[in-house]
Order: sequence, then structure tokens, then C-alpha cells
Amino acid sequence: MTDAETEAEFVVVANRLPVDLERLPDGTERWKRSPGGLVTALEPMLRSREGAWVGWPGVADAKAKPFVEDGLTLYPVDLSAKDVEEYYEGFSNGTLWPLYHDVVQPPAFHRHWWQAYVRVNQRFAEATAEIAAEGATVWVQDYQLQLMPAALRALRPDLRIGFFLHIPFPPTELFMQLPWRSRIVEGLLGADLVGFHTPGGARNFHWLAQNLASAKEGRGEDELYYHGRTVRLGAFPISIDSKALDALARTPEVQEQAKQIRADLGNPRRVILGVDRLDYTKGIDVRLRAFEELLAEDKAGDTVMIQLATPSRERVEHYQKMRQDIEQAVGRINGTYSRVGHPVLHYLHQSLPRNELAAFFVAADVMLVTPLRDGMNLVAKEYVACRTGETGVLVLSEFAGAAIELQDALLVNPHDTDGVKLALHTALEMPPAEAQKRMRNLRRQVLTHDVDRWARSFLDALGLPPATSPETDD
Ligand code: ADQ
Repeated sequence: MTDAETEAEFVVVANRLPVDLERLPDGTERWKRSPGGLVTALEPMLRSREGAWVGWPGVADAKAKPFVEDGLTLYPVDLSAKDVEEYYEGFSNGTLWPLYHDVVQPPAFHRHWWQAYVRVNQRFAEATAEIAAEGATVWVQDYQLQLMPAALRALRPDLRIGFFLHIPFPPTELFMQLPWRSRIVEGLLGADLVGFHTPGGARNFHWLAQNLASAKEGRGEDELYYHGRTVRLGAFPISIDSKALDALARTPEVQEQAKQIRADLGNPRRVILGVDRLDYTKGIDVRLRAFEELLAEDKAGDTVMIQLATPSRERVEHYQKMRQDIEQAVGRINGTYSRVGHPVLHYLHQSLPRNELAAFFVAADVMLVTPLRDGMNLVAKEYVACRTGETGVLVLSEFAGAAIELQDALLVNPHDTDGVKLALHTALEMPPAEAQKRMRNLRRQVLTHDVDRWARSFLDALGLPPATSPETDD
């Protein structure tokens, strides 16, 4: 690592850096990589262009200096404990997250949270304005930074600015609840290209921009004119590093581990799996209810369910209540239907390493993905990528963005308990030939539409010039 002093031609801005600052008990600090799909997809492009990544290092008052790691410059943006509480836990996760996910929990509207959101977005814009080279391309990520495109344009009109929203963009009626709705729309209109997972999200924004910010309709549904500029909109469904996961799932270690998982469960006829961040949008309660009812009706057969849940946003109130409810349901189900040494439901409130997670995907006959609303849902695609033998059935909520591409899953309405139960039963009993046909189609889609293709299609639409260095992106 060296000190940073570059002016970057390509800058990614996200709430979080691709590395987390860790404070050790002895007071020393170190950087730890936080592996994620976004980093994997963007890293080669960033490195080949001597790019930069602007983001928060994950701890309050980090006071970290910019540094270069392997050709990629990392620019930490400092957040105080109050910023974290009001901008991140407050406005981002207590207001926008529930509002954008169909109000499945009531969003809280607090003026001091909003003020913090404005203040922090401005800080991100200033940090980016300082390091971007003349005419550089900047790609802003996600709902925490929706004011940033306009704030950055005001400081640096020379930049090419893209924005991508990783969560759903809500129906217009719901968005209209937001007291600061026009400001958000104006913030996003600062970009040259605004990307969503689905065409529906783009359509909602198209209407709101005209009605709240007096943008004018451009040529067709994916264009707007605003303050003498053209703003383009589009659907860019994100994906995973499919080939890498397919390869990982084929390794003898992962195959062996998957066998071991089934053996540890007592080699049941069927294994059902759920994998999520512990979040109220993911519908973990929905699938527990469906499984419980199947058990009650004695239709589950010799089946064991596993639910893996990564701890998430534990300081936000809705999350604490949801965790209690889920843990109570797990206790009730096991209390009623398990035998000594043979629980019917295994619940792990833990984050697992990548290869272990792959082993669970390989071990599972049925994958249950039942969010009430989800921007995309990468877990559904990860399961498909791991099913190298073309076996296994995916049950998927029609309210996940992924449902548009993964039509060969058993699609369910998560609000319809009978429907979910029926789909779960159908999945458990599906004839192998039908399961194989469906899984083959799903795999074709996921393996050909990976995260690299997603990033390239967005950046091509934004018009990122090719890398000038002799290295290629491949
Ligand atoms: P998330 O809401 O976090 O992402 P998702 O897309 O499913 O949802 O990604 C979760 C990731 O965490 C997956 O890669 C999964 O493997 C991993 N994960 C979950 N539980 C885990 C566990 N117990 N151990 C280890 N890893 C675990 C947001 C939006 C989504 C959108 C993505 C990307 O909410 O809709 O798909 O961004 O845009």
C-alpha cells in the first residue's frame, strides 16, 4: 500500500469501501477485504484504469487516509457516530429501505435524519470532486447516495455521472409519501444515466421525474430532458460471478462438504434451504410458516430445513423484533415436530465463508427464496450456479427482481401462504426429469448473464471510454 496522489479517470462511489477498517483489541487497526459481487465485477476495470473507490470504511470516526492498493486508490469518507446513526441507520435504513420495499414495515420520517442524509451526500460529493480527473467517469451506487449525482454535478459539471440503484424503485404512490420526494428525484437527475434492476423501476422514476421535477419526456420511455441535458434511464439486472461459483461448487472439497452436511442431518430424503441477510423484506417468516403447515399436515415427508441468516442492522429497531419473532418460530417448530437428535429445522444466525455456503447450496434439494420485495436477490442466482448436476428446485418470490429472468423457478406470491405451501410441496415431490429441464434453463440464463456482463452493459451505456493502459479488462 502506498499513499494516494492520483487523479482518477474512473471513480466508483458507494456507501462502503471494498475494505473494512478493523480495530483490534490492542488498539491497532488493519484493513480487511470485504468480498462482494460488486467489487469482483468492478475491480479489473478499476485497476486497468488506475481507478478510485470512494466510500465509508465501516467504523465511525475512522480518520483513515487515502491509500493505493494494487493500482486501486481507496478514498475513505469519514462518518461520525452521529452520521452513522442518522444518515445510515436512520434515513437510509429506517426511512428509505422500508419505503422502497413496499412499506412492508412503516418507514420513519425524521427531519434530523434527512438533514444528516443531505450533509453526508454532500461530503461524498466533495470527496469525489477532489479526486476525479477532468472529464472522468463516476459511478455512484445505491440508495444511500441518491442526492450525490446532483451535488457532484454542481461541483464538477465536466464529469460523466452514472447512478445504479440496488434496491427496488417503489411504485409512485408509495414514493409520494416521502416528505423530501422532489429533492431525491432532483438528486438522481444529476446523473447522465440512472440504472435500475427492472424496467418497472425505471418506469416509476420516469413518471416521478416529470411530475415532481418538471423533467420533460425524451425520445421514448428511457429518456428525459432536464435542465438542458439528456438523462437516460434503463434496466440493468445485476448478477453474480457465475463461472467462479460453478467452478467452486465442482471442487472435491465442496462436494465432500455437501455430503457431510447431509450426513450430519441424518441423510434425510429432502433438504430445504433458505439463505438471507436477516431482514424483514426477505420473507423468512413466510417460508417457516409454509414448512410448519406442511409438517402439521404430515406432507413434508422425510425432510429437514436449514435457514442460514447473516446478522444484519442489529441496531435498527424493526430488525430486533423480527429476529425475536423468527427465533420464536424456530423454537416452536422444533419443539413440536423434532425428535431427540433430529431437529426438523436448523437455524444458523451466522455469516459463512464462501466455500461453506457453496456446500450448503450443493446439499440442498429445494431452495426457498421468498422475499416480500427484493431489488434482485443474488442468493437465487447463486443456488442455480452451484447446481452443476442440473438437479434441485428453486422456489422464488415473484416480487424479487430475479423472477423476471428466472421464469423456470416455481414462482410464488409470498403473501399467499397456501400458494407457497403448495409450491414447496410440488418442489419436494417434483419428478427428476422436470426438475432437470427447469434447472437446465435456469443455469443457461445465470451462466450467460454474469456480473461482468452487468457492469459492462451499464458502463457501455454510460459511455465509459476504453482503458488507455495496455492491460485489458479480461
Ligand atoms: P441484499 O439485500 O444483501 O442485496 P442479496 O442480493 O440476496 O441481498 O445478496 C446477499 C448476499 O449475501 C449473497 O451474496 C449471499 O450469498 C450472501 N449471504 C447471505 N446470507 C449469508 C450467510 N449466512 N453467510 C454468507 N453469505 C451470506 C441488495 C439488494 C438485492 C440485490 C443486491 C445486489 O437488496 O435485491 O440483489 O443488493 O444489487
